[in-house]
Amino acid sequence: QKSEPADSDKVSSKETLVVGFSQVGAESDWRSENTESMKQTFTADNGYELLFEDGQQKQANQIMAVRTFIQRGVDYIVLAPVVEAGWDTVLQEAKDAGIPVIIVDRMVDVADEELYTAWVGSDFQLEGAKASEWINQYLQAKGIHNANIVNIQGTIGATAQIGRTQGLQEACRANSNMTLLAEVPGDFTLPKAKEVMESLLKQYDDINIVYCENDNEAFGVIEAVEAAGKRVGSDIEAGEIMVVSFDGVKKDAMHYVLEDKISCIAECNPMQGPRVQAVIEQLEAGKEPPKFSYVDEEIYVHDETVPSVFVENIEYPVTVVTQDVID
Ligand code: GYE
Repeated sequence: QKSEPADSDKVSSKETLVVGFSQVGAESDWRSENTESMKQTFTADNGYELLFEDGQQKQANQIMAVRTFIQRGVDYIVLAPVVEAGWDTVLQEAKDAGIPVIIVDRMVDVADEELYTAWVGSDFQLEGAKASEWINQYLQAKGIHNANIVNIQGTIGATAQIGRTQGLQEACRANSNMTLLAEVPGDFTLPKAKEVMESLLKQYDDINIVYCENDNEAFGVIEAVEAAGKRVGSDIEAGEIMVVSFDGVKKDAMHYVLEDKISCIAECNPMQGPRVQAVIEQLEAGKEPPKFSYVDEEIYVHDETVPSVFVENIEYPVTVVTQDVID
């Protein structure tokens, strides 16, 4: 059942569609841009009413939000799940109520995939594989036979963490020049990553590379490294600590690449509003949208050492960050 249009002039003959969006939280710059993308897409002018709920990184809050949306009888539920596990019950409730659920960003791990209509997001394992293969090729090009790597992981159990961690683990198993010293959760936030990096620096005096599972963690790591009187940068042989990261959304992160404080960022595209809207439009037109849709993403680097990266025989070009790329 569709609700009445808020302003019949604006939405002409089309009825307003009510979309309930349960967002993870506001833990990162990527997340803020993602929220913005949804809010800019699901506007009254476009024929939508958006009910937005911030889960504050807690699954219990998100489950409550979905239940509220069901009670309100929204037309669509959009869920950006904080972690993969634990959604079967509430998604069954949505299905029983006849409300289509579109999953965005991270995935849900449910026994029955019919519990949601479609998923829209990024290939996180590919992102991890690209960043890790860039590291491998960089070390080879510089003739560095071993680099010690620490991984500051994202929220444990989130698809973005699982995929990016897996990408690095596989590369470290396959390449003898990459040694994984430690894996520690940094929750995708600056403060947590900073705290974690401070203790890693006390524990290990031979860290060469810090693999941060998002940009905000990289910001925290850079602060911790510099506060310890060390330098971040690509010149590992001169004792610099190389920072590698994911997202590339905030101008700050791209500036850090320009300045060689971050050496490589595997892009993660947060602009999912229009992609979710496309799914809804297909459903409204009685068509079946693809169950999974991925987006193409770039690799941003500081210098030209590695011209492109191969993952499973597919070549991915790298983009050297200049002021023009940032503008
Ligand atoms: O990389 C990070 C955010 O799930 C892709 O979550 C998302 C990740 C993103 O907190 O910055």
